[in-house]
Amino acid sequence: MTLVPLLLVALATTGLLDADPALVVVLGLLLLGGGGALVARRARRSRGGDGDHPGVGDDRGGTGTALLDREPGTERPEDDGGDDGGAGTVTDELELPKVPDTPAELLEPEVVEPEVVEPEVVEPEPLTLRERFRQRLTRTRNVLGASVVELFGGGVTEEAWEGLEEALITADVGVTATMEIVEELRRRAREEGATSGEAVLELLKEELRAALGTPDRTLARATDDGPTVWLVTGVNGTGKTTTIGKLAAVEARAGNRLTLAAADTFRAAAAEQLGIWAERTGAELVRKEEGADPASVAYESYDAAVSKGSDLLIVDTAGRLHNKRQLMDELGKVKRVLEKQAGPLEETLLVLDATTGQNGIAQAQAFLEAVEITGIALTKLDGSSKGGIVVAVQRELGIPVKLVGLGEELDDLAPFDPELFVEGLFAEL
Ligand SMILES: Nc1nc2c(ncn2[C@@H]2O[C@H](COP(=O)(O)OP(=O)(O)OP(=O)(O)O)[C@@H](O)[C@H]2O)c(=O)[nH]1
Ligand SMILES: [Mg+2]
Repeated sequence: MTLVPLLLVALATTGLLDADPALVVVLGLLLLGGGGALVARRARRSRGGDGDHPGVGDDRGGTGTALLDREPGTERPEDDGGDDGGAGTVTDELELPKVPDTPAELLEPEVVEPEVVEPEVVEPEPLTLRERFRQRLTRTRNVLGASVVELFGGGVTEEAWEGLEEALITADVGVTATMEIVEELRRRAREEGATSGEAVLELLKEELRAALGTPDRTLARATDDGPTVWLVTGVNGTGKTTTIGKLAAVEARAGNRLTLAAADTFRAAAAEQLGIWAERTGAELVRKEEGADPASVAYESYDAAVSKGSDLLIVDTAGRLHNKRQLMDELGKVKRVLEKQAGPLEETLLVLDATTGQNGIAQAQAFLEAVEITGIALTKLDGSSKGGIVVAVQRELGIPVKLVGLGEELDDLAPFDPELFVEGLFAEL
């Protein structure tokens, strides 16, 4: 539109306006129309559109791409155009998916915590002693109990007797004891007319019970008011410390006050192990540094037991090989020191590992020579197929088996009961 007055001025200055006013008017109108068309074309070109729609590159900022991609006529109904900064652009944008604020939101799916249902804890009933013997003697029962039933299933034959001898020896009853037991069984079977497997089995149970004898198996206690002293010895790893822990649990439950002495100064860990049992059972613990003289620990522990008013002092010692002279002498010294203070000890227990079978007998002989042993604690009967060792120990050492270990837990120490033992060996579960 600005070109029209310029043209008119140009015409006037060139003298055309004076020549023919009508021509000037026609020219003026023509120029006016053409200029308008020219202006319109320029405007269209500069916007890149068709004149009716706004183009890309106006003041919309980052939404340009989305606008390029949109389908015609897909307006946003909620837009009122107020924020777009451009007339006629309100309905032009696509509805975009909502973009999360952080990448983490993108990556982490919503976690729905499953409802946790606590399982109901049903405390198992504690096993009776009878059940414990039955359950824990499985391995020996497998070689002994089961095979006897099988052997005599076809009658009382020579072959069956030989098989029985073999089974008893495999279960570590010991050769001498086995020969004696089988000989006596044969005689009785003949005299009493036992002709079935069941009858022979009953006789065998009787013979085993007889072989175990009826010695006093109770743990001795002080008759004066001084604390009872039990000294615990044995080869490495037989179960001394564990047996002391189990004993402490039984005694504490019975209401006795206890002191435990860590006279195993060979390793610091040994005193720590005993310390755990002391804590569990509420017992006092006496210990010294690693390498200290075991006899001095024993000495101090007796004093402590007296001053604390303990009913019972149990002394743990280091495992020692029975053929090491110096170590056996050391054990003798511990015992002498204690006896000087306390008089004869109520118990000196030898802990034997049932899984070592006949080797345990040789070990025991050496201990018997070094110190007087008053009772045997036979551990790990639960893990042994050589449970017959109980018979051998009893017969060959002449020392009562007073305690048996039937497992690693607190309640797995039992006073040895020949009735329950023999019943457990042949029980049908
Ligand atoms: N299955 C079973 N394991 C037992 C029993 N008694 C002890 N044990 C295990 O035998 C291992 C050795 O037991 P400890 O009590 O440390 O033996 P220790 O005679 O004190 O050993 P040292 O002090 O090293 O000579 C441990 O793993 C005990 O849990 C038992 O009656 N049955
Ligand atoms: Mg130990």
